[in-house]
Amino acid sequence: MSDQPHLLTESDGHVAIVRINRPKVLNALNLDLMRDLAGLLEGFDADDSVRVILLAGGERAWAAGADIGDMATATRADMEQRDQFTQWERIKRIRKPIVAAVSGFALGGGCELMMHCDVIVCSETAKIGQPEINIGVMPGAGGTQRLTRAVGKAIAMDVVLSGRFLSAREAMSHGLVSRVVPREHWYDHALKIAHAIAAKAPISLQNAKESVLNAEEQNLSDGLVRERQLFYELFDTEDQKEGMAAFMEKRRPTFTGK
Ligand code: CO8
Repeated sequence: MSDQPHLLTESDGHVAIVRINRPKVLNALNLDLMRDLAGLLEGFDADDSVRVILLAGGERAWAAGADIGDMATATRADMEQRDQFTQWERIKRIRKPIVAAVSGFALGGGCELMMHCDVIVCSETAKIGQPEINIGVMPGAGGTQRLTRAVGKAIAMDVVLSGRFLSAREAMSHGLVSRVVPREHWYDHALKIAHAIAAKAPISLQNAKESVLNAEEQNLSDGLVRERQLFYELFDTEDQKEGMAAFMEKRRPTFTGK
C-alpha cells in the first residue's frame, strides 16, 4: 500500500487497486482527494503493466458524497473559482476499464463517482442515492445526466427530488449497477471480476469502453460509425491475431497488449 492517506494503492498482477480511505467521514470526497485520484488514475492509464483499475471504498461507505465541510460556507464565486469539475473530467477521460467495488453508502458525489466507473460491483448492503436535495443543493458532477441515462426519467426524478436511497437490488433492477454480490465477499468478488477483465486483450478493452461510452453522448448513427472504426482498428493488433488463432487452435490466448 502507498502512503497517500486518503487513497491507498496496491497492484495485483495487471490490476491496479485504489481504495478511498477517509472512513471517519464515510469517505467524503474532498478537493485534494479528487485531485489525487485523478492523478493516480491517469498514472495507471499510462502504465502498460496495468490493464484494469479497481476503485474500492470501505465496507461502510464507498463514498457518502462530496465533503460537505468544503462547501458549507462557499459562495457561488468560490465554487466557480475552485474549478473542481476539471478533476471529474480527467477521470471521465481514463481509457482503461475501471471496476467499482461498492459497499455501503454511495451518495451524492459518491454515486456520481460510481457512475464514472465502467463495471459496478455492488455489495447487497449498498445504499445508493443523490441526497443533495436534503442539504439545499442538487447533483453537480453528472448525477442528473448519468443517472437519468442509466435508470430513466421516472426513477431519476424520484431519487433526485426525494433524496431517497436505492438498495443494491433496486439499483440492479433499474440498470444502475452491473452485479450485486453477497456482503461478505463484496471486495473479493469485485477483484475477481477485475482480474477476469484484465485477462482480455487490452486494446480491445479500451476500444470497447470508448464505444460503449459513446452511446451516452452520441446519436446512434455517429456511434455506429465510430464503433466500426474502433472494430477495424483492432485488426491491426497482434492480440486480434492471437485471439482468433487461439480460438481456431482450441487453446487459451495469451494477450500482450500489442
Ligand atoms: N461530507 C462530510 N462529512 C460527512 C459526509 C459528507 N458528505 N457524510 C458523512 N460525513 C461524516 C459525518 O459528518 C460524521 O462525522 P462525525 O462523526 O464527525 O459527526 C461521519 O461522517 C459519520 O456520519 P453520520 O454520523 O452521519 O453517520 P450515519 O450512519 O448516521 O448517516 C449518512 C450516514 C446517511 C450517509 C449521513 O452521514 C449523510 O447523510 N451524509 C451526507 C450525505 C450527502 O448529503 N451527500 C451529498 C453531499 S453533496 C454532494 O455530494 C454534491 C456533489 C456535487 C459535486 C461534487 C464536487 C466534488
